[in-house]
Amino acid sequence: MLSEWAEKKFHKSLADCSAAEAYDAALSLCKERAAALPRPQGERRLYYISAEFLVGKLLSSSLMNLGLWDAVEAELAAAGKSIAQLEDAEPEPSLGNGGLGRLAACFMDSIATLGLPGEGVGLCYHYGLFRQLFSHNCQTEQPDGWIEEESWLRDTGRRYRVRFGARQVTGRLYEIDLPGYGGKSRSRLRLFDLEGVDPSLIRDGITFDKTDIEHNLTLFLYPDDSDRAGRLLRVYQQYFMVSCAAQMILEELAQRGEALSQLDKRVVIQINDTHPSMIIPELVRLLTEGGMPFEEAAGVVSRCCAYTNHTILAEALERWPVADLEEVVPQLMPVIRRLDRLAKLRYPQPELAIIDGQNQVQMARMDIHFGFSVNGVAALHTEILEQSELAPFYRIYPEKFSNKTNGITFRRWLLGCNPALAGFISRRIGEGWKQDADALGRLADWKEDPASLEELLGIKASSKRALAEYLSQNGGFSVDPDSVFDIQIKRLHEYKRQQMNLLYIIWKYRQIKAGQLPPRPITFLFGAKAAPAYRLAKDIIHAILCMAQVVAQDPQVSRWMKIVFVENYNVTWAEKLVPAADISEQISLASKEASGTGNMKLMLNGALTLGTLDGANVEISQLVGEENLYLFGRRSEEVMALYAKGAYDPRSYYKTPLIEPLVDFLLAKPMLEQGDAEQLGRLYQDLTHKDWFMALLDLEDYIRVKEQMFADYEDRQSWAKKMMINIAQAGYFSSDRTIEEYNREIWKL
Ligand code: 26Q
Repeated sequence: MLSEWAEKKFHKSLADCSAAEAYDAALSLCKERAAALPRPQGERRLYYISAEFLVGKLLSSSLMNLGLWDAVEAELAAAGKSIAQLEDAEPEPSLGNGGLGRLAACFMDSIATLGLPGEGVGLCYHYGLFRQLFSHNCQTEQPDGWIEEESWLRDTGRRYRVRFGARQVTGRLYEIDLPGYGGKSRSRLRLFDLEGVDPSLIRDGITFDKTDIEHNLTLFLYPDDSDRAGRLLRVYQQYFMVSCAAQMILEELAQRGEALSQLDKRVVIQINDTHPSMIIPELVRLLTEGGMPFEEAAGVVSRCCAYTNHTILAEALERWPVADLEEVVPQLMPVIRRLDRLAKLRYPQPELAIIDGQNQVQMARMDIHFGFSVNGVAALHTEILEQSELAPFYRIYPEKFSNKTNGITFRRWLLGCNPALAGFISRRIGEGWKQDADALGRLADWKEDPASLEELLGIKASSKRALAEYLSQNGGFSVDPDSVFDIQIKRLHEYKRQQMNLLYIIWKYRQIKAGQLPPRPITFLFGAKAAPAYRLAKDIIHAILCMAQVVAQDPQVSRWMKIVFVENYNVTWAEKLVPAADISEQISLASKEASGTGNMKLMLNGALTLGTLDGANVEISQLVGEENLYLFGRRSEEVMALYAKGAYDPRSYYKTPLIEPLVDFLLAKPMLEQGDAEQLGRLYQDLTHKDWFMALLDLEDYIRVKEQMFADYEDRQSWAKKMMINIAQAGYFSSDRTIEEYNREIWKL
């Protein structure tokens, strides 16, 4: 199979091909096989529109889903090669920031596997999220290209014209076929690229001319929006995406021989957070251009658009100044004004207005008024939306609201990244779990079986050795595979509280200096990127990197602990780290993490959760029982009450014998010898005077529970039993379950 492609493309045998050439051959094979699969048809077609699809590398998952894995592995072995070598040659498309983008990718795998008539629609960024480099203990950013001569993209040749006032650009449609597991049908990612996009605009790092939209629109994912040019570019990008999408959707409706008035019967559009929300006024505009009266157009569009909310952080709720939209998309503003008037006629309360008192367009409000469905992404998150953040909307439209707890694809996050654990499971309960995740529950029958528990511990130990080996080859870290692997991997954000983890590490360091040794060495692993303009997030990275050196250079302490901050954390890294985790850090300030999905991946791979009752941790806790995870910290009600009263004062926590020396350590001599006084000082000032996400509030409890965890770890049998229960209960978090709920209750495809 592969050999034929090698001959055809490179005129040599597979054995004579380089890893890059063999990868190229495998890419061609997968593309050909996937394109031949049928696409599911149905009455109604789903367009899942999202500014991000964080798909990760596609070779392994394609081979797995197409059922080609074993054959290709054998063919490669005969040629003295391995799939792993080919995978190393594959660039990762980083077309997303984090959770929201990765969720969209998991959803695509489930849609394809379940055979639903649905596709993803987004942008073809040439450089996705930046590549992170560390230099002098600081994050720097570089472009991260992924499109090579031969890539997963297929050019459809279809083009769409997009107008920005007097300017006009052309979008070109590319597609990536995504085979479903079992190889019976496929879905597609449909990505729009700007014709004439010009990488030579990129200067130093990831800076480029933000105003040259005719050449820059699809260069980068979300450029830095700390200045106005960056913010405007974001609007240009969003409109480019939705205008291409709306035209494509109407074109395909016409191809099916349907009238515009049938749009709501034939199409459902899932809007992934507010980044694609302009599709609502854009569709209304196009329908009225096609002759439909305005109110009828608004009605048709409302019945086909559904909105997912992923955050309650005020700073992440998109609002665009009317003046910005007027400048970028003048043809859309009259439509938005009319929608605003329609909404105000029915609901005059100011807190429901699309155009608010500051003359800003509130994108989420437009989605709720002119969409038929609003969903949150975990039970607690949806409850907070209904009861506080969006309460005025829940009162007028209770029927539109629902919860759809997130999920992950077990094909990538168990079968793909942890084949040994997958085999262990299949030997006990059969292979059915790969497509029916509930079947995992039967694994609980082995939770008291000593041989099974022993084997499970053995699998974890070998995953840790594999990670240790990978870390030594990628970053030159030397880690002890017998130490406890404590892992926090997620975007760097104050509310996720990596700084609280750091304060624990400082506490542990001081304990060890004082002769209080842990039962065994601990390895603290971090992976996180900070938004390029997010100063405090970068300061936290700096402080953790400095602390890593302080520990490494202290012979007394370094025997007992080690800090590893992996550079350029991405999906590929996650696939290496997740199988090896003992402890899963899910320590966000309660009420702030909408769901989390890393928590699900780590649980599925047998890590025990150390977490607050936030996001999907609440559901994890209910499923496994409080004795099988480690909870700490204030509950969401208490936190929300503190915010409401403005009652949190970090100084009252700082000025305690436990905490003061930990925070002060940030500015102590060993730290200043490694790092920069200004950055460390900023973090110190923030923690002692602001601490908006209340790291000091939960620190004492965090230390207490984490200590308990390290003590419990030593009872290996009972720890293994908890692992087994976590794996068995993870079935609920399959994205197949999530997608079935979306389909049953929202899409009705
Ligand atoms: C908004 C305005 C201006 C610039 C950027 C943005 C922006 C960009 C990306 C706002 C939000 C995002 C991404 C959000 C995100 O990833 N949210 C996560 O979604 C996951 C899937 O639902 C949840 O599990 C996480 O809890 C949530 O944080």
